[in-house]
Amino acid sequence: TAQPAEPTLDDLARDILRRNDRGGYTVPTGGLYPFQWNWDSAFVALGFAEFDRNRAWQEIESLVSAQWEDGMIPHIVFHQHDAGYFPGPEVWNTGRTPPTSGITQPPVLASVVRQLWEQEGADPSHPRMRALYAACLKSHRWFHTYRDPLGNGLVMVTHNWETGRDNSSEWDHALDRIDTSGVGSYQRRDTGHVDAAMRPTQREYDRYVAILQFGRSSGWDHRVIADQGPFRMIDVGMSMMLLRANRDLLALAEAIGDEAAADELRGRVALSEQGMDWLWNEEVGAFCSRDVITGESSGLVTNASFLAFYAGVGTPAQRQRLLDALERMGRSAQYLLPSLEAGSRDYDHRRYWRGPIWLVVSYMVARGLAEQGQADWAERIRADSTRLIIRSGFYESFSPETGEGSGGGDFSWTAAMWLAWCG
Ligand code: 2M8
Repeated sequence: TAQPAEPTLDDLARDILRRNDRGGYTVPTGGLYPFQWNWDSAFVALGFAEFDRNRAWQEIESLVSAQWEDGMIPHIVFHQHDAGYFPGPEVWNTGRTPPTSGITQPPVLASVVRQLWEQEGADPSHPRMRALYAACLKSHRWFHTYRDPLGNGLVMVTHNWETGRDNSSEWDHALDRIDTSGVGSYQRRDTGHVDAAMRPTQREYDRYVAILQFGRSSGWDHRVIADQGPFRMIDVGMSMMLLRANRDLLALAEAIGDEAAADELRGRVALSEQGMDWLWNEEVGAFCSRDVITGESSGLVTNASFLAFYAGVGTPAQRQRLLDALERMGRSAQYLLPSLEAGSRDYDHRRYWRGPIWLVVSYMVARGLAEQGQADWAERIRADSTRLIIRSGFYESFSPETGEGSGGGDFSWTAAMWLAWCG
């Protein structure tokens, strides 16, 4: 008699998305992250798009339903109570229904909306695309109004959690200056779900909480936070992603025939293209994040540096230096693309955003490389990502040295990247 067929990795990936579905939105993973996260949902939509079109759109719509009146799309939406996460809604205390955090996350939604819409034939009258187009435009205007202090089209973050690369070494010096004397006691939950060696340190968490408390004490006034917040950095990752998202939103504006917005977006794209040079660090040969308060460049090569290809920026000489860095990383690591170059200060192949590989960033970088005539590098990153999942399963992140999984398991955006990209 025939044995039941072993589930394929495609089956397992779809199953993870279904099991992490809490009814119209998806949690990144059960336990560790029991709510809806902003950029996670965007990538998750690309995964659902491979087998359930309606559910793909719904993932983004449920996120956008929590958009603030000022245009900000929050980084977490607390749809249902769950005591297993810190900081929960009562700590953020933003006074919203449903409760949300008071900060944002990398703006990749417009890029995903464009992809979903093109997959369905790029009909300019597509109602779901049009509704999300309006929400994305409002969110991009929020970035322009509150997060462009230098007027050069780059993105300032006011909390390291906004970057999505929470404990990247890029933030260390800025975090060193944060006063934690008023933080008080609190109970972390993350280290109860996964090995503490894979998470930020306690010293770092105190700083994250202190920055949150500043925002809360301002009543989540985004003007006050932007002008006086204790943590203000231009994030290379978000700057690149917003530039790309503005290009994608422009394509939607043109299709719809929204001429005024199209003009506005063309202006933003041109501004950011020129502005990006402010992040170029000639000494290390990469685009790096920079502190708005001190002007200091992180001087670190991270996976976000390579989003220059995805954003379509960089002179031929700058791109060559980025490819040199990629070559170096490809030689020292078993798998691409590490979140921090090995040998950098506090590099740690297991600790979160200080070394491990994150497939969503790898995906954007590979996409950019392919578009910019670097098909071989794009393929190397894709093939390494495939190997990681085959070796270890659908982890939150992976060691670039051993390929072992780190952080949470059965992770939604990793499953989505398998379905939409590397599987
Ligand atoms: C991680 O961040 C959250 C805070 O937002 C946390 O550690 O509690 C990051 O990897 C972030 O990029 C991601 O969106 C989130 C959920 O997967 O987890």
